[in-house]
Amino acid sequence: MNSKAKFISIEGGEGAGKSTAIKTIQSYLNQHGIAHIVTREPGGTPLAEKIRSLLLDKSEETLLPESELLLFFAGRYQHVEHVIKPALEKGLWVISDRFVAASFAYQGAGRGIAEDRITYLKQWLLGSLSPDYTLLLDAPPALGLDRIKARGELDRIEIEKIDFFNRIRAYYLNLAAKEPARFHVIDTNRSLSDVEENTCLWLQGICRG
Ligand code: Z5A
Repeated sequence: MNSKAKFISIEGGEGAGKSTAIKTIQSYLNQHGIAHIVTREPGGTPLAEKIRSLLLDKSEETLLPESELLLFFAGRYQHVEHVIKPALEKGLWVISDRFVAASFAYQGAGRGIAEDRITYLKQWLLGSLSPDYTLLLDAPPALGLDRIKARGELDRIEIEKIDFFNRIRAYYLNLAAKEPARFHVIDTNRSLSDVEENTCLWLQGICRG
């Protein structure tokens, strides 16, 4: 077993199955006695959870793309400094439901903010911190949106048009192809048990190092 604490992020579109995969990961890590925390973005600290509400709640005032990007990074910096780095320093694995790749996908590819501006914030605020592994859960956006519509009311970002989600999906898949050592892609347009099995096999590989 490779014992060094790992930082793992989970990415994907709406309803692609991130929360479902995180339950599988938690149960696998518990069964194998691997101490870990599960956290999320936007969110992860009390203040960052308040920023999450600002980001997801519908408001009468339009949230401009640049303000949106800065709010995501403000929450992320709180999250990194107060939660992620201390956990890794204690030797705990960190499983984060989304991390910085989401800003490149949603605010970059989705909203059209230039990539070098996001890269600047990333380098300034995160330095060399990057997930060791990223699980990308991939499903056609229409399928993912149907899944979450069945769950209840959509939030401020979920009500975007399908083209927005198609750009995000294409960005994630392209990034995964460019960084195959970090990314593992699972097609979640398959049965829950298939996705679960694939997730466990991927974790087994990481644990063996
Ligand atoms: N965002 C951003 O723009 N920029 C950033 O930097 C960051 C985030 C960090 C909040 O994220 C929003 O913030 C998000 C991106 C943006 N955009 N929106 N909208 P979030 O992660 O909290 O919300 P989400 O992406 O919308 O996650 P979600 O809706 O909770 O979906 P999920 O976790 O991927 O799916 P799930 O809950 O596991 O599954 C959804 C349903 O489908 C559920 O009933 C499952 O039982 C079902 N499901 C899952 N897998 C399957 C399979 N294989 N078969 C059948 N049914 C399934």
